[in-house]
Amino acid sequence: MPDSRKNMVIDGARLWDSLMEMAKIGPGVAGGNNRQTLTDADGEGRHLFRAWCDAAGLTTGVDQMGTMFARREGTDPDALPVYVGSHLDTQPTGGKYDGVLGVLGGLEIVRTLNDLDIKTRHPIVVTNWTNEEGTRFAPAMLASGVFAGVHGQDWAYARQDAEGRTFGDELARIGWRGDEEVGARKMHAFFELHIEQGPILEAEGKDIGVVTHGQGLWWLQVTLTGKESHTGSTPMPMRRNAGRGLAQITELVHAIAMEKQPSAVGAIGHVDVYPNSRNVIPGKVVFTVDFRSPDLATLDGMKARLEAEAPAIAEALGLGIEIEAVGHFDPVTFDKGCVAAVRDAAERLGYSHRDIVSGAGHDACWINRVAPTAMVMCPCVDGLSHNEAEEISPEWAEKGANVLLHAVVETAGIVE
Ligand code: HGY
Ligand code: MN
Ligand code: MN
Repeated sequence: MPDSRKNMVIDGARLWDSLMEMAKIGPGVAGGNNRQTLTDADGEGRHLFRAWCDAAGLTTGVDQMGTMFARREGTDPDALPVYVGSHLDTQPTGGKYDGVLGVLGGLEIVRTLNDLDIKTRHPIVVTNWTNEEGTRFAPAMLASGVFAGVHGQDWAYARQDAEGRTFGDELARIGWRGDEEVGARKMHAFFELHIEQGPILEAEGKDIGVVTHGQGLWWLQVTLTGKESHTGSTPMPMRRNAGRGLAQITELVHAIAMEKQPSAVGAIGHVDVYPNSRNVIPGKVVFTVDFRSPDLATLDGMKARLEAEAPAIAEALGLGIEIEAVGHFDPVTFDKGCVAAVRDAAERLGYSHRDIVSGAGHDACWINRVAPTAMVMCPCVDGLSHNEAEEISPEWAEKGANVLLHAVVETAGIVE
């Protein structure tokens, strides 16, 4: 990095304005966002992002999973681009920064390079991955998973939401099914800026998380089948209440994770009760177990224990049980060279930082399979995320984007 550029920084006010502008699209009911993937709100957010990329002189391509790639040319057209980005889709009760900071932080570094008239040898491509959240169409990180060769595109297109609509139909309906072959793009490196979504950085007063690893994940969808019957006239000994199975397996999931502290987590966040009527005993319950750990043996051990013990709970309650794995990735070790670029950037800028393991999954976890990859994290208030009250400070956003700027430019190579 030439001395003249060692102090270059982004325009923090412009980044914050862009975050607030994007937050107006798909508003939640409590100050956050509900911009779920492939909804009209997602489509509107994509159009805004595309307009900003056009204004920054970028050339935007879209692949067959709807992922958006906005390219800033480098001086060497044969050099593989440095990709930078995250996701614009949100949880149904999501925050304004989860994913969005990484996409608009990537756009901000391009805007800054334009302002400073800085050329890089490698092109830079700002990326918006489709369906990172996996809440409407499981699994999470769906488009980046197809890009990395983990999922087939036809399988991804067939994924259904709770109303039975398919990913492929919804992508076409909002008009964002591109023509690029998914995964055809080759990368020199990929960087993702993301809020921590946990309490560590704020608690330790650190500005930057240098992400060395990512937790692995299992999503196990469990279907319990009992018998719908009248809550008033059915004698207790005759009941086959699927809700009791949910209650006991919820406690089992908690116990399994608690036994593996501190490097394990487990919960059930999604539950569908049928027929979900006040005076009908639940005949069927469908729910998803979310297990995570940075240690592969611990992660797989938790899955194995649930698969061994949940059937016994079901049998004792007279319930049928099916368990289906609907999401999975092993723990991730990010590229040492890219991680060093992030750490060096934080050092150069004089920011407090610490190495950290990502508790959440990210598109970077899949892209790490096909390109050297690393992540930059900034704190979030009380570590809260996947909640409309998710909050960060403009200063945290600015410092995170500055580290992203330096790491990306160092990797893309400045051409004076
Ligand atoms: O589930 C996750 O970790 C991510 O937020 N989709
Ligand atoms: Mn995210
Ligand atoms: Mn998320």
